[in-house]
Amino acid sequence: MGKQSFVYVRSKEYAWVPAIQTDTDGKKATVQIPAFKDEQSIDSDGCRGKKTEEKVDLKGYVGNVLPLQNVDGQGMLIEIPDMVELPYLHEAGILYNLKRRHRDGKPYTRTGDIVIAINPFQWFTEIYTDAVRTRYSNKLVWTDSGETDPRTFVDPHVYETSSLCYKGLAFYQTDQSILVSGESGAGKTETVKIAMNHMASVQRGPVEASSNPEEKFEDPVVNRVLQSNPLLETFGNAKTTRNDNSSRFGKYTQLQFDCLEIVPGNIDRTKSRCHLGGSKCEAYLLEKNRVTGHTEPERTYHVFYQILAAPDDQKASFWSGLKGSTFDSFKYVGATSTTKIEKRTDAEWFEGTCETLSLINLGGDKLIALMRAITAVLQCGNLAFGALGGDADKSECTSKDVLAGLSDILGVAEPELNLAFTERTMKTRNETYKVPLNAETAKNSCDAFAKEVYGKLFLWLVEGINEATKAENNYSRADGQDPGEFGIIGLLDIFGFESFVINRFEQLCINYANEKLQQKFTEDIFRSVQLEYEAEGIELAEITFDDNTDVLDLIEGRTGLCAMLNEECVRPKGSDEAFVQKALGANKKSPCLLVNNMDRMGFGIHHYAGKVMYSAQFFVERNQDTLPTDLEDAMMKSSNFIVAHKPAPAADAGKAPKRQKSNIVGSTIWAKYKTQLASLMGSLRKTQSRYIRCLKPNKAKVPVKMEHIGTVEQLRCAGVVAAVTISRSAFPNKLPNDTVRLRFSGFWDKAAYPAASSDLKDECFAMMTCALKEKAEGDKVAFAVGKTKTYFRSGALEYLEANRAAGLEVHCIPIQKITRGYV
Ligand code: AD9
Ligand code: MG
Repeated sequence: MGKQSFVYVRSKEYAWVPAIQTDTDGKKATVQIPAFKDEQSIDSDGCRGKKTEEKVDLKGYVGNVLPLQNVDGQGMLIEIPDMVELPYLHEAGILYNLKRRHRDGKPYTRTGDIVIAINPFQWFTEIYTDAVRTRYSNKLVWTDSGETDPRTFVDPHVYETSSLCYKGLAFYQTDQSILVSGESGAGKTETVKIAMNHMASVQRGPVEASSNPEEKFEDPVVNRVLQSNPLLETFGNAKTTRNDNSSRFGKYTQLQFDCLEIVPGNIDRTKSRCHLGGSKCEAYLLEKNRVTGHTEPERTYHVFYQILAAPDDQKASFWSGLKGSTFDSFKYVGATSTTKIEKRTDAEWFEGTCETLSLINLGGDKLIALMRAITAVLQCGNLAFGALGGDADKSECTSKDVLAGLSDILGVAEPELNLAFTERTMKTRNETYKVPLNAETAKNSCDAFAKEVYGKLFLWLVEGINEATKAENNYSRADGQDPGEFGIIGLLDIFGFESFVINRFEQLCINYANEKLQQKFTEDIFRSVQLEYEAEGIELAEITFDDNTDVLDLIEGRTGLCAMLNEECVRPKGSDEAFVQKALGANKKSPCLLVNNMDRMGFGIHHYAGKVMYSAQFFVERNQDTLPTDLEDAMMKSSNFIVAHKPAPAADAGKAPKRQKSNIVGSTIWAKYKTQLASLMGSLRKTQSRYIRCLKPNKAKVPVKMEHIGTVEQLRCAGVVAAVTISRSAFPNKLPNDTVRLRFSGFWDKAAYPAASSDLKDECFAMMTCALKEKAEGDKVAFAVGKTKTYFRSGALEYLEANRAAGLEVHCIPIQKITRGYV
């Protein structure tokens, strides 16, 4: 009979389950697995109840059975706010700790510097009150905690991240950023808003909490900055199956602070303070396809429903043809069963939208132009095309009234519009000629036009918001002095890693961004481990981790997927299949490229978060951010200045592939996106980044419930498991020195291994030298004693625990209670 211990056992159904290991021969373990009613009951029951015995293949121990220490005396799982404190930090331990906290109404947990936010799908208003906001600012910003990590005084929260950012900027003059990630519906956008609201309030300085939880900001600049969020959501968010208010674009907002009379390191509240002076935002990859098509119960962008739900006379003031219209009047919109988004009707939202547009100087004529541009998009959806004079190769617009309406809205003559949709101008070196389009191609052309108009109005709106919010235009100091350069706190709300049954061009773009961010994340974690070891006075141990340079090379390298696709897009007969075959040929040596022998249009990438198979169908088409000159010309002729507006090019984005088709305007999506991402990464690298990883605990979007498999997958995609692996690669386990002395002094032969002094650190060193002498490999000892903690190499802590258990029978000591000073 071996020694009993609590373990987690891998489970197909539940990812991991707690169990009791009763025996092991090194290859297999005998485990007693309790019979769980369902997923929800597992953490409440712990290891109690009737058990079945199983033999489990250990596969090198870490494979299927993981040590479980975070149980109390009754074998019940317990939770802790900072998972770095878990002696055994692994996927199963993280899962159960998060689950327990989620169930108890604690959505936030940290692992070191990363905050993990589980979407509670119910508002715990009591943790977002002004009193709580003030408590975090007072404790983390306006108090000097000396050597002590100030976070020990508060529970994990988004406010902790926002406070630390503010403090980093205000007192240490380092630009900051908060990188929020997670899958759709995980809570990224809400998290960013919570952080933004908090940072806008920290600037008040140390204050008494007001009793009003719904605090309104008096400062007009702050108001505009905060109000720009719902406005962007109106135009860039839509209801999807995964989220009623899903952001269909990525967003990087830079809050600009005027840092007054900063005295670095000096927490003089009257002097060192930063004032929010404004903000600038950049948008990435708006999902334009949603403009022309969606399936119930999803919806197109909120603004379409809002404008159509407005009172008739208001609609008529935008364009007379809108009078009496409903959602059903327009094919791009159509009926919807959704009556409210976040408790407000579309009509109620629209009132707010118009008010905010006025607030940011986009009222009056600008508002009318914007609404007319939206109406033009709606009208495009109703245009129909048919064969021209019985010739199926030619077409004309058959819905004359709709065309007349579109012409009226855009200020472009009907015949000109008709020709722009039904013909294509071709240019060769010597001549220019027109090619007629059939009805189907003409309709596609019209859809492309609508998407482009929407894309333009969205960018125009972003530019408008920036003009109205950026500090350079709007902020002036009370003392009339020039604020100089503004300090930055950036907030990134970007689509998380995606892997579906069929993955397309959009998924590749999204996953590419995630690889870039993962690279930074890994570097940052690595640096934080280095800092921890330095602070503890431990020699830099061999920290190992897999970086994702290979994947990034495959995507953005000289002969990578991006380059191959761009090349295919400028070949006169470029095709999706040719792209795949060329990419496979050019990247044979890449360890991350997966070949799909069953499908010549398929290929796969081994991303940091797992393998994803892509279908290259429509890659060439979707990569072409190009509008035929005929449509572009029609837009430029429009009397609507938003439709005729040429957005400012992103820096370098004009670098189009060399052999550009002469009748195509603009460059590829990839080329622009790559430039945008490079610039984003450049900005982020100038900041100190902090991470919030949002997780969606269940697909049904209901409170309390946590699905294990989905959560574990998200932990992997969020890089949380990778972060833990890096931070624990040299020394997987650690315990505070006082705990080591308390728990393992029984193993210490003081006479044979005297301590150099009565100092706790020296005692721990002598104690561990004695206790772990058998685990040393040559000169390499199995532990390192730092100023406050002892670090254990792989297997060392298990060895100590096992020896202790042998003396103590089954160990049911509530270790967390000891480490956290409860006993
Ligand atoms: V998407 O990628 O844009 O589709 P997000 O941004 O990750 O997605 P979002 O912030 O929109 O998700 O949150 C989804 C929904 O979860 C919200 O509409 C809320 O109903 C809910 N949510 C999110 N965060 C919280 C929270 N802290 N407390 C309560 C929340 N509910
Ligand atoms: Mg969002």
